Amino acid sequence: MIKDLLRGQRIETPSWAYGNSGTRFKVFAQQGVPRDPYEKLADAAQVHAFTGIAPTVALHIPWDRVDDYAALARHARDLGVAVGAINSNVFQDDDYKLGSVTHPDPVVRRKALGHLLECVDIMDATGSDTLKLWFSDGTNYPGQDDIRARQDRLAEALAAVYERLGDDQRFLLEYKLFEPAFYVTDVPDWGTAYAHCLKLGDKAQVVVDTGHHAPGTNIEFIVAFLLRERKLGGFDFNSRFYADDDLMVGAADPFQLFRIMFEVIGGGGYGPHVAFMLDQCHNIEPKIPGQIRSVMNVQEATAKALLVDREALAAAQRAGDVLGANAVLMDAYNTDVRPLLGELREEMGLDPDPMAAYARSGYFEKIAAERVGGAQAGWGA
Ligand code: RM4
Ligand code: MN
Repeated sequence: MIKDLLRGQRIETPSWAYGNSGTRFKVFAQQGVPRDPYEKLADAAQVHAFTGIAPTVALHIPWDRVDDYAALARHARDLGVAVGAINSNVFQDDDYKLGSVTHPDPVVRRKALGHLLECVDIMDATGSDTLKLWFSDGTNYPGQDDIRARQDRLAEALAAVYERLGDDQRFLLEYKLFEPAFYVTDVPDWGTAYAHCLKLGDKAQVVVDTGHHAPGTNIEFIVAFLLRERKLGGFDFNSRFYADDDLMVGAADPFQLFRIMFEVIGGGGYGPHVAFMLDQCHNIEPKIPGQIRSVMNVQEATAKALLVDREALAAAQRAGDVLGANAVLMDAYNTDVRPLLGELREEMGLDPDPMAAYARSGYFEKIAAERVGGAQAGWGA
């Protein structure tokens, strides 16, 4: 039963994880990095080949711009994967210095909206059903712009995108506490995202990026609340020590990841309607193994959360047995699920140890030898 649920899990990897990335101080180039979206998909297909549960790949536009999106989607299918969420990007153009959809100038707002609508066209062409919206919009100084007017402009743009969505399409609105704006961020928290989505309807939902909260925020509460309101559309998984670190999910705090998965399962969020996506960058570690490890980390946390004895937990809760209830959760968390997952992989025809199997496969040596010349993909390409 637990194995069946784990077999059906789907974790989406992001195209940008396969490209070069870094901090504002330095981007360290790696060997074998893809030069275009086709090569990014090939790398993502490796993650799926070794884990068996990463069959979709999120695209980021314009980083993954191609002439023929239908051809790109066919290429993905030929590799055994499919195009997942389309991520819009209205944060890397000089015009967006003072904002995109909330910019004081209507000409810039129209340009930003045009990009978002283009992303829906790309969804149509690739068969993607999810648009992810993250806005870097905000201000750096008190008085710089009118906070309420910016909310009005945001609402107007979101309504226009919502109108354009097809029946089987949705958008996920992402929030982030700060950065790059340092004074006001126009979508800083789940409440703001929720309020905008609530006004629009069922095709607008909130996405929780686990790195986008103030330290100490109880993310599992947010998850439980949004699920209860049917407004949790998915996750951008990553982990953080300080701010939006974009490190491998489960690396900094595997216990938090377990607690989140426990709420997802209990709240009825374990299924295709809540997307498990990774939003990470591998600045110093190799990228494909970084993604494989991350998928495995989510899978391990999920397995532990599925092991929770819900009946025993409910009984302890009814009895007011604080320590007993807590012990039920900790028993599950402290279980070593690696043997179970190894067995599951063997049943799925996979190697029980995806990291070792990938290392042995020779794929890295192959791409390092083949991908010579051309411009490596990275932020901005
Ligand atoms: C943002 C946000 C978005 C991601 C970009 C690269 O902080 O997390 O989801 O697309 O970074
Ligand atoms: Mn994100």
